Amino acid sequence: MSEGLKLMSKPVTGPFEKTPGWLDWYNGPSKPRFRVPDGAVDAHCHVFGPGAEFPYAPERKYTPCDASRAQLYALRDHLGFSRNVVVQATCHGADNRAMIDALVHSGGKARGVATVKRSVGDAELKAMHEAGVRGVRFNFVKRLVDFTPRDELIEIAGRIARLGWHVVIYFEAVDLPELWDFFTTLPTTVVVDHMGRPDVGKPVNGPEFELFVKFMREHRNVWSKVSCPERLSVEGPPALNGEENAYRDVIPFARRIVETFPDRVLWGTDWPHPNLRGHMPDDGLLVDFIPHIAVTQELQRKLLVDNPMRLYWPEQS
Ligand code: 0GY
Repeated sequence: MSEGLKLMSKPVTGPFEKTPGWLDWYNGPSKPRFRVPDGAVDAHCHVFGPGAEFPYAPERKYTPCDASRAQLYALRDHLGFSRNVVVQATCHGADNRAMIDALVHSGGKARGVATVKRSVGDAELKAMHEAGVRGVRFNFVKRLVDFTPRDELIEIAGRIARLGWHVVIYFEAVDLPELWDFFTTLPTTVVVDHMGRPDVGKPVNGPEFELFVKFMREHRNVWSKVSCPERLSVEGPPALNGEENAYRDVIPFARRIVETFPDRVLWGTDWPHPNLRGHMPDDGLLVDFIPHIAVTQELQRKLLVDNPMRLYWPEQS
C-alpha cells in the first residue's frame, strides 16, 4: 500500500460542514497489480466542489468532503487510466459548474454527464456539449433526490437526443418493475449505473437479477456500468475478507453482465465514493477487481477502452 501514499493531497472540507459520519475518500491508494489496457477510461467518477469555489446545492441530501479535479486527475494517472467520465453528483443539484470546470481543464481527457432541468436553454446545452458533456443523468434513488415528474424527464430526453447524448439512469433493483415502462420509452442510449444496484444477497439467477438481464437483453440501447462492488457487497471489504477475496459476492453479478453483453458495459471507480457507511475503498484494489469480472484481455479491452470510447469519444474510436 505504501507506494501510493501521499500521491494525493489530503481531503479537506471547505466552508460547508460535512454530513455527520461522512467518510472521506482515501488518499493513499495502492498501485494496482492489474495493468489496465492502454487508453482505459474511468467511466464513472465525480468531483465535489471544492465548496469554496463551487458551492453545494441548497437542495442536496448530503454534504461531502471536497474532491477536486486535480485530485481526480492525480488518481487517474496513479491508477494507469487515460480518461475520465465525470458524472454530475447530486450534491451539486443541476448546477453543473464544478463538473464542467473539470472537463475544460482536462485537456480533452474527460467527458461529462450533467443534471439538467426542463428550464435549461438550448444555448446552455450547446455550451455544455462544447465543454464535453455527452449525457444527462436521471436519478430515481429516493435518498439522493426529490421526485421529478416523468413528463419533464421525457421532454429533456427528447431534447438531448438531438445532440446525440445519452441518458444515465440510477435506480434500486426493487424499483425496476415500476420504472420499466418509462425506461423503455427513452429515445436514446440508456446507461444504467451499477447494474441497477442488485441485492447480491439474492441469487444471481433469481427473479430480481433475471429481470435486469431481460431488460438489457430485450433493449439493445441499454448499457450497464459494472461498477461499485464496494457499494453492493454484503460480504465486505478486503480488511474483513482478505485482499484476494474483496467484494467476492459481487463477482457473479458483474461477470454475468460483462460476458452476456460485452459490447455494452462500462467500468468506473466511483471516486470519491459518496455516502459509503462501512468503509472507504482503496481505489487500487478496486482496479484489481476488474480481472475477476472481465476475465479475458478481449473483455477487458471492450470494458475499459472500446465501449467507453465508442460512447464518449466516437470521433477517436
Ligand atoms: C454514485 C452513488 C451515489 C451517489 C451519487 O450523485 C450522487 O450523489 O451518485 C450513492 O449514494 O449511491 O454513483 O456515486
